[in-house]
Formats: sequence, C-alpha cells, structure tokens
Amino acid sequence: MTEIADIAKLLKEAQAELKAVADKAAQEQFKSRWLGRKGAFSLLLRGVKDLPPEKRKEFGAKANQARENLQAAFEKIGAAKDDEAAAPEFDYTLPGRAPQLGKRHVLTQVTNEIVRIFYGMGFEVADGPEIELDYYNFSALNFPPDHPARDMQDTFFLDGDYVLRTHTSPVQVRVFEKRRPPVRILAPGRSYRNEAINARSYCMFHQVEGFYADTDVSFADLKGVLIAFAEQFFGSEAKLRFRPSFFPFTEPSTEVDVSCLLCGGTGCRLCKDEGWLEILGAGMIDPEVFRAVEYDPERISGFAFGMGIERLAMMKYRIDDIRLFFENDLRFLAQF
Ligand code: 2NL
Repeated sequence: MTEIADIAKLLKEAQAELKAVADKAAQEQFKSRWLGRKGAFSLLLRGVKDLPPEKRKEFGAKANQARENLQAAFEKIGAAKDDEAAAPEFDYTLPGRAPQLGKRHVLTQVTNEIVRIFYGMGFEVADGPEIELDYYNFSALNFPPDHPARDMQDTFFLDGDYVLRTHTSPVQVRVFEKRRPPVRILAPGRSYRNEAINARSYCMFHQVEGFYADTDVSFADLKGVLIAFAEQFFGSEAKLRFRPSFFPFTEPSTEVDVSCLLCGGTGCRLCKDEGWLEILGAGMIDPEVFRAVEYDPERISGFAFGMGIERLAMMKYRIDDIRLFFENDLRFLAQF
C-alpha cells in the first residue's frame, strides 16, 4: 500500500463498511478497525517514513485527508444513532398506569390483628379440620346426645359421624389431647351453621376461640385478658361489660359487651340506644370438658372465649351486611 491510488481504494472500502454499521457493537468494531491507533489508516500513515522522500509529502497529506473524511462520516452516523436513543417511540411525558395491587381480605386483616394482640399475651395459634367428628364438635364439649344445645346450633350433618364444625372449639379439644398445661392457644378459622342467609347471618362465618389452661387460672385472669384485648383492638377508651350467660362447655359463662364505638355509651343508632355492643362469649372451662380429655379438674382450671370475626369487622368498619364479605366485589373489598 504505497500508491496514492491505494488511499482512495481504502477509503471506498471503509465507506462501504460504514454504511452497514447498524448498532453500537458494529460502531465500536468499525472504529478500531479503521480509525483506532492500530486501525488501517494509522498503519498507512506509519508507512510514510519508508517511502522515497519525494513521495512522502503528497502521500501523507492525502492519507491524512482521507482519514479525516472517514472520521467525520463516522461521527455523523454516531450522532444520528444517539438521537434515536434519546427519542424512543413512546412518550415519557404521559401519566403512568398504576399496576393493580392485591391486598389481604378484610377478614384476614382483622384475624391477623386479633392474632397479633393475643400473641403479645403469650398465645399460640392452632388449627384443625373443618369437617369434624361429632365427638370433637359436641360430645367432648359436654353436649349430651339429647341436649337441647345441639339444636341451638343449626348443624350441617354429613355422612357417618361427621359434621361441618359449628365453632372452632374442636381445635381446642384436639390441642388438649396432645398437650399438657400450661397451654395458651388461639384457634381462628371457618365455622358453619345451617341458618337462613340474610344481612346478619350466613351459612359460613369465621370464629376465633382462645383458651388458657393451667393451675390456678381464675375468672379475674379471663377479665384481664379480654380487657387488654379490647383496649388494643377498639382503643384505650373501650370499656367491657360482663353479663351472666350459659354455654354447655363453660361454667360460669358470660357474654361480653363493649361500650358503643360510635357514642361511647350514651346511646345511638348503632347500639340501638343501649350504649353497649355484644362482642364475645366466654367462661371458665367446664370440669366435664377437662374430664373428657383426661385433665384433672381438681388441679387444672382454665378459661375460654369465642368471638365472631365478621361481627368484629362489621363493628370496626360499620358494615351493615355480612354477605358483602363473601361476594368478592372488588369495589367493596378494595376499601380496606
Ligand atoms: C361465642 C361463644 C365461646 C368457648 C367459646 C370453649 C372451648 C373449649 C372449652 C370451653 Cl375447648 N370453651 N370455647 C367458650 C365460651 C364461649 O364462644 O359466642 N362465640 C361466637
């Protein structure tokens, strides 16, 4: 490559190749092959010193000129490619489309909140089957076969000795069988009752039951735990009222009201001018239940309580129809 004509040939070849350069990688390759320190034109210029003296000046000038032309052409396509990158086909100034995020069901949120509060008082969570033996749902809980309390529960009876559990108490009985006191257990889950469906009742609902069994558990312990729960769940101004009641599995038994969340006790539409709202049932575990699971009722005592989660959620969020929880209408669910 020592003739002036070779310079033009080399330049043509380079220009043809430059036309085919389509991306950044090809650009880099082109640059080092033709324009870099070891590129074709550098080698050409380095050869000038070996030419006969009379040829050097013209050859050097032509080669330099060709290289500068190529450099300019190369920079032009580089700039064009950068412009393309800076102005892509979509419009950054358009407002974004927010992705639809899922969230936990309001009943799950309320359950988690209840669990969190009792967890802070040393309770563990347990679960068990929703298709349950009659024994665990009724007999072990001191419902004799002909006890009228069995009719109080509108039960879904299944084949054999099975029922859909009407409360989560059978979970507690199963824990009693496996563990020895002291035990503090919380059992949240679905329960089923064969009731007419309306705004206040549904064939399935969620319950949280809890119990504490140990030596020397008293009714005062029960009151203390439930008051601590109510103050955390409803707010520190919440007051509790304990009324005598009856359950087959507790003795004595109580139904518990919270001071009205809307009026604080003075009377309003929410509490039907009572000043109080019923939130749960509770009591001291009946000695017959302890005998069924072979705990010695002379040595072991305990309290238990149960509450409906839908009921608590309806009070907390002023929801007036239980069916809303189960219709899966996102316009309702997205509010919580
Ligand atoms: C209510 C009342 C209650 C219990 C549940 C219970 C469980 C065992 C032994 C004794 Cl294993 N009691 N659970 C006790 C009192 C009341 O639920 O109104 N629930 C919605």
